[in-house]
Amino acid sequence: MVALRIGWRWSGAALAALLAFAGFQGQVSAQQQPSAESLEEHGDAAPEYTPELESMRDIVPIFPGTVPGVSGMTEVEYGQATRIYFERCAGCHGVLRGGATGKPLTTDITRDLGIDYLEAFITYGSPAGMPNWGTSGDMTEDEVNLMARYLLHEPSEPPEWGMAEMQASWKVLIPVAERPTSKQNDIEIENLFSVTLRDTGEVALIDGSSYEIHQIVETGYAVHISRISASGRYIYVIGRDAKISLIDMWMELPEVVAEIKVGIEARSVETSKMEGWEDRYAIAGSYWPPQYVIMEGETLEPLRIVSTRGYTVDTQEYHPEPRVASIVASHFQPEFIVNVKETGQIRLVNYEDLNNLRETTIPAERFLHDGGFDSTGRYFLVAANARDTIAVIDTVDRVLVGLINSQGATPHPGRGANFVHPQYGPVWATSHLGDWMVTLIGTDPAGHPGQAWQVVQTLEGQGGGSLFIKTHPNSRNLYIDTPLNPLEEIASSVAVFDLDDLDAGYTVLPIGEWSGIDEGVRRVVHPEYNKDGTEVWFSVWNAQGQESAIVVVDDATRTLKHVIRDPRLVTPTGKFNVYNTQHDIY
Ligand code: DHE
Repeated sequence: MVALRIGWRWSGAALAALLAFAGFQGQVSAQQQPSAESLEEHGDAAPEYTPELESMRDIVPIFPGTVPGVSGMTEVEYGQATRIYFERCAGCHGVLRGGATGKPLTTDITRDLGIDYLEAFITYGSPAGMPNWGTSGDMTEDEVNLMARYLLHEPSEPPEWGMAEMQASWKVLIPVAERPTSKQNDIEIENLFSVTLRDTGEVALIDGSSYEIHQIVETGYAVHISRISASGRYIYVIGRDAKISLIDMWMELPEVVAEIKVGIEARSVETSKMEGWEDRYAIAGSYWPPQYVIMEGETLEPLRIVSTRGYTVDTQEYHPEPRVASIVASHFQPEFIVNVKETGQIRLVNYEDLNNLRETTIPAERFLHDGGFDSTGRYFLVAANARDTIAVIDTVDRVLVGLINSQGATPHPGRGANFVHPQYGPVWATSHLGDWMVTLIGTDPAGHPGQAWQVVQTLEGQGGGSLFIKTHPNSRNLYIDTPLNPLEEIASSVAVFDLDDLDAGYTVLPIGEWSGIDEGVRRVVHPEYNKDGTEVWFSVWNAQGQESAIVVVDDATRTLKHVIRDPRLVTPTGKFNVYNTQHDIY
């Protein structure tokens, strides 16, 4: 086992603010404080992001009324406070304040603490990760007081979203019978990229060869990810408002053929991939209400809703709002693998018989977030990010085969990166949000049993704030982004390692500079390969009012190949190559 040198980690305050953005607050330990020297080198300010349950802000709360003996508030104030709570606090403390990565704030606790304590806590934050909302200037003194009083009142529970609501939102815009029976366009679908345009609630469908934007398709609010059906014909896009748009790529002009809103807040969608079940079902998981729904794959008709409320893996306490994080589809069983964040339970949902639904629940680790398969597609590796752990599921035997300490702070792999290590054979890699660590885990129990489900090597990347790591079976490069690093030059560039000489360290590609854009931080996010693995696409992600771009790098020479600049490319973030996403190649 090789471990490269121990370097710096982010300051408690910087990491807390960063994690707060990402909804992972509360895990900064004292030994993670950096030296003054490293702060100077890497900066101590985190980007100005806040965690939000964005589509909750329009919910009209029910005022519980004033409570005798408790500092009062008016109905209008309660409405304002609820909105601030959803935008700033709910991501960590939970919608019902039951605690998630942040501490529980139920009234039995807050009334004991009292208003003075709450005001001080909100103003100054805590070394355990609570942001200093007051002293940072993010909240005024009046707002701090408002929020302290709000916490003394019962939370307003957002509405549930059951079959009636789903049915009412469900639209089949073009019935299956009216859709083409063969492809009606000359689009090279396999090399198409579905690109998230985050702040306009759209995706751009971009041709992988000509770099032309075929179309801009309107989807959900603050659109999050795209996933491709097993046949490669359909693209499923989900917005944070839990709206799913189904795009039929066989139409003369690809367009949305069905849509549905599966909840109030959501992040994940997937489609059945087992042989014999291709395109048959889709599944989406929600943040609120905490549940998943299985739908008809070609129409999005909601068929079966299952709650994820339940018990945590460790203390086995009831959690009222465990959010659904990533979902993948098994290639070996007719099953979806549903990762439940707050409880840390992984649910294998068998879709063979929806009337007698079989679920296998595997206790893994709390705070499950994102993950992907190993190169064979048999093992699924998922980050329990706030626990610095990678859980591994064998999708053939349907058991947990490992809980691995990632040896870094807050692993954030996206779907991770698979390659053959010169010494240790097949490995899967993750980078980290909280420090520079890149961790390689052995994934070949048959060929390399000594290394399987062990950290075989750690590499030093550019810095913390990494979200995604990527390579391709036809490439010998490993790219690591750092879009949330507080230093602009690190946020606007990527590190690339040579897979045949990992010890040589990384080379920096100044992608932001290559974009030709000279405004904004130019955060470089989400490397994604073209179908052949000869090019890597990067989003240069600026604020909504600024110019953004996509930079295409020639993988063999690591040089600039093309820049896609277009006024329609507003806040591009995730990019999903049809072939690679369809076949889980990463
Ligand atoms: Fe994501 C994947 C949740 C913020 C871009 N994001 C995911 C997944 C989850 C998730 C659960 C896995 C889906 C799956 O595989 O089924 N993301 C969250 C959040 O809760 C969080 C932290 C805060 C929020 O309020 O949403 C968050 N995510 C972001 C961003 O700010 C990013 C960088 C920009 C954006 O577009 O919003 C972002 N998330 C992405 C991308 C993926 C993703 C590009 C898919 C990665 C992949 O390669 O599969």
